[in-house]
Amino acid sequence: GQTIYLDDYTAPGWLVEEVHLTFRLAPEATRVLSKVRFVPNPDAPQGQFYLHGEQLSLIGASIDGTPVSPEVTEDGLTCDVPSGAFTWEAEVEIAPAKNFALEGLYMSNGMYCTQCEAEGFRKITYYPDRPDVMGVFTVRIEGEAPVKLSNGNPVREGEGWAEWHDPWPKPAYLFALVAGDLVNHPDSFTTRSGKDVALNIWVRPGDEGKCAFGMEALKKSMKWDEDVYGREYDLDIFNIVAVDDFNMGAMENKGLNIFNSSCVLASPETSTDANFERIEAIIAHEYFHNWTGNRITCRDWFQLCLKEGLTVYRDSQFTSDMRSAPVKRISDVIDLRARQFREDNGPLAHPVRPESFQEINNFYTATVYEKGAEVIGMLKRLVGDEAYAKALDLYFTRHDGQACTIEDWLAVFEESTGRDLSQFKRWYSQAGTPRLHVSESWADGTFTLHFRQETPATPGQPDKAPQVLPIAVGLIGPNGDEVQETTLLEMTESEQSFSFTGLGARPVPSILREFSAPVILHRESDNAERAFLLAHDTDPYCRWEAGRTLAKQALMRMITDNAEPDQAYLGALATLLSDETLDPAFRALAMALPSEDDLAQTLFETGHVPDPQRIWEKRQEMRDAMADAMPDLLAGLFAAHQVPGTYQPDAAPAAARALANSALALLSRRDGGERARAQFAKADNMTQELAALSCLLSIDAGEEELKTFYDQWHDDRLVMDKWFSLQVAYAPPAQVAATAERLATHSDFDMKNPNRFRATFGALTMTPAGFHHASGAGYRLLADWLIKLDPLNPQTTARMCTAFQTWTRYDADRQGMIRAELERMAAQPKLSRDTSEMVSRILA
Ligand code: BAL
Ligand code: ZN
Repeated sequence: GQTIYLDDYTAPGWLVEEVHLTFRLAPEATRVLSKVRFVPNPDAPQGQFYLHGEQLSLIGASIDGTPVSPEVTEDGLTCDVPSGAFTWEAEVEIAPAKNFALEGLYMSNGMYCTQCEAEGFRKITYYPDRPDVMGVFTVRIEGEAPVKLSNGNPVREGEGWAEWHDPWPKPAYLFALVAGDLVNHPDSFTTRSGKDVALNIWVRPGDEGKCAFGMEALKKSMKWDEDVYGREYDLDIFNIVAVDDFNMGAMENKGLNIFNSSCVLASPETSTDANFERIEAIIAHEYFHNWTGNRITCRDWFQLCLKEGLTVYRDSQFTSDMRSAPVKRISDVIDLRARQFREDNGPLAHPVRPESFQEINNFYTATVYEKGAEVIGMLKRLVGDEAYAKALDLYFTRHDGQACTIEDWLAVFEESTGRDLSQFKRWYSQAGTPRLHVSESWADGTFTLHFRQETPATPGQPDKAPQVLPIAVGLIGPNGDEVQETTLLEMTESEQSFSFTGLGARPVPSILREFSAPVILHRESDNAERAFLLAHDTDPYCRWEAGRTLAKQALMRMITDNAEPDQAYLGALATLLSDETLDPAFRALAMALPSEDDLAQTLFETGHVPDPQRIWEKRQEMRDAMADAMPDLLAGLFAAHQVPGTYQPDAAPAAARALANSALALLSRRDGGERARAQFAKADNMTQELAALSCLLSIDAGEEELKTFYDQWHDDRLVMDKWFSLQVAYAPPAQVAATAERLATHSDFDMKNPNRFRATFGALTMTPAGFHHASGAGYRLLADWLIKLDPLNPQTTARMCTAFQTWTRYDADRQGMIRAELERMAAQPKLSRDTSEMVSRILA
């Protein structure tokens, strides 16, 4: 494949003033007529006129009304054009019903919809499909579908047609069109300057009852962005559409957000507490893009983190404000370690701002999104809340309507704070997770922390320079009182020490409070000290981390030394779980053990070859020990956190359910599933129903309940996704691959639907003992299905290749089997650019 480099960026020779598009919709032969006003870019040489275009049949083209015959290739066209401004017109034909890649214009359940980010617009018509070319779009849609939507405001409509106009200039990747038999859940919002905005969530008939929660989330997001960032909405109407077949979670098209139905449809009967929270966050995320992404967009795709890191950061602030900030922070850390650290530790490691790619779709990653958000969190910590707000205001005023770079972003901080951010900028260019080693010394009332940072080599980056690390630290005295409240140390050197003076006794340090930098902290400590922090730390993240480290050390000793489950850990956990002053959601998080993947990586980094089966067994043994060590406490927690009355998805009842269900999972290991069976039978909401079913499946029971569940829900696609993934996830390791294979032959399996494919094979890859089973069946099955999916949907195929990214940590046999599967994939004659880039990077 051809590699594209950040350094090769050149400004566009031609800019777009206006675009008029007419769609004559037909499943197999849609005609797209375009009329584009091009003007020479006064700041760049014009060069050869070039328009992107893929999988289009060109019917005809003209310039200023005179027919022309452009030179057409597989990915675009060139044409001789006048030296001044001109009007380009073209007519192309496309086949949405045959578009299974779900990129460009495609059909889902008889409904037309689009996905253009990153480079899907070129599958709709010939156009300069790059984010730094922004135009004002007017769109006419012709077709039988009763509902026809596009960006901006509705202009006119008649029998069989509708017109939309978006006054805000935008890049093509924000274009959207939807047409189909849809019903809306309407509402409205009055902005703080008094403008009324019509709001709609559009769904297939039958799903009307699942829109209310998303609508509330939208209104909360609109209000929050006004209150916290001073950003108002800027059109008369805001539409959201739910689509069943969608590669991503959702898409922020201007005024017409398109959502994977799993990320917007919600009802107590069909959605879990986790689904509700995720839906609220994604609605907020897409809405927040209206300013961070749409009003200010990216100059080129290397700058993706400019809009994604910032928007993830904003949605995490929103969730912290709507729910529990500590619980959100701890959940984000768990997710960052599970996905981003994993990426940073393997062959796919790349900087937050990558410097080259073959297929940009492969860079919608945890590094760009979640590490990109962490970088913004660090920046805010370093400059302070007030300076952050000032810099953001400058960013919005200075760059409104522009396509920007990370340099633009950092410049507003440098100018508004007077800080030199040149070293901080390494967070954007240097891949890999820094390791932060800390040791301590104590003399004459002075306590000193000695830090050393190092970042391991990553592909293409053998040597790393020191990063700016904001390290939030507090000190706790021997009696458990805090003697130094949280203070921010700013580390810039490879090695650096910080002292605290005038102390009466040697304190215990609480380091990296709130997880103030995305690093791996190495500190020699003992169980007594961890138990002390677990009991006394005032910082919820550090407190949780102390417990997690205790659990991890205990599991590591069980795995490497055949140790018994650690009584000190079990005792400390029981104390914490009994503390009624602690948020039940926090206690539920504290009860969760480090994941199998986390343990595998830690074993690898400490010189062991991880055995996935043994990791699974030892985690099971620890869970049995937890159940045996505190049966009465667990039964008490389960009973005390039953939530009476009508289901509400809010944080408080969700927290109670989380704690009760964590207790239930342990209790079920010893009560034969009696409680879980009862809960399943009487559940009136999906959280309780699914938790009970999971408990049963995890103790090899629940056959009956699984059937009941199927009979109850077989007409609901989103619930059926849960039915598919649950069976794979809870199968005994030796049965995981066979279960996924069997489910793929089920009449409800549909490989063209990304949600269903991921429910089945994503569950396979996220069940390590099953996926990495010594037989190699997991590897073989995944490769078989990725080979089948690639010709249809390259984007989802490539994404799922990441299951193999940890392959070099395993033994020679497993490595040999994985290599063989990757090579088998690489040898497919027509492998997509997406998948071939992923496979070759993983093998490199
Ligand atoms: N821009 C792609 C989907 C999202 O991050 O919102
Ligand atoms: Zn986004």
